[in-house]
Amino acid sequence: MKRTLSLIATSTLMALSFNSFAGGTHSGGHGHGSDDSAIGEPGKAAKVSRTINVDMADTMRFTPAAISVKQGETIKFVIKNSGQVKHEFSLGTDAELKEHYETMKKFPDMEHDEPSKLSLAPGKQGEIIWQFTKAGEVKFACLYPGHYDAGMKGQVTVVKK
Ligand SMILES: [Cu+2]
Repeated sequence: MKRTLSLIATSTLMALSFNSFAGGTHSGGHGHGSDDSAIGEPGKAAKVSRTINVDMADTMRFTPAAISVKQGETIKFVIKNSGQVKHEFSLGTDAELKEHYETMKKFPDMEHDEPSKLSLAPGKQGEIIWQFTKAGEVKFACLYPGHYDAGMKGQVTVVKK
């Protein structure tokens, strides 16, 4: 009995600390359906509050690799591949990116048709408009085989409003 109680106490503590860490992402009065993505949602061009230029290079690095935004902000990422090989900018959670990376190892030439992802041939430039609706961390990575492992990743810190 004592053991059961302490287990309950532990899980309660974990739940509490998770909530404070998550910074209120579960509060807010949003209805069902707005919870389908942990990383935010495709943004509208009319709502862009800031443009951030991101460079992708054959050194397997994004510049910048650490970006800070405010919760609710819509960012236009202008992404440039300044390398000699294809690179991509994919927004996601760690779990999503890892899963996608495994898929791309099997199908390296797969094309993306998702608003959170952009593949660019050498020398090309493109845009992603994204609204960061939830506080926390959103990761981004290049998921071409070998690139992610080589450290081609970064993160957007979404600061609670
Ligand atoms: Cu890459």
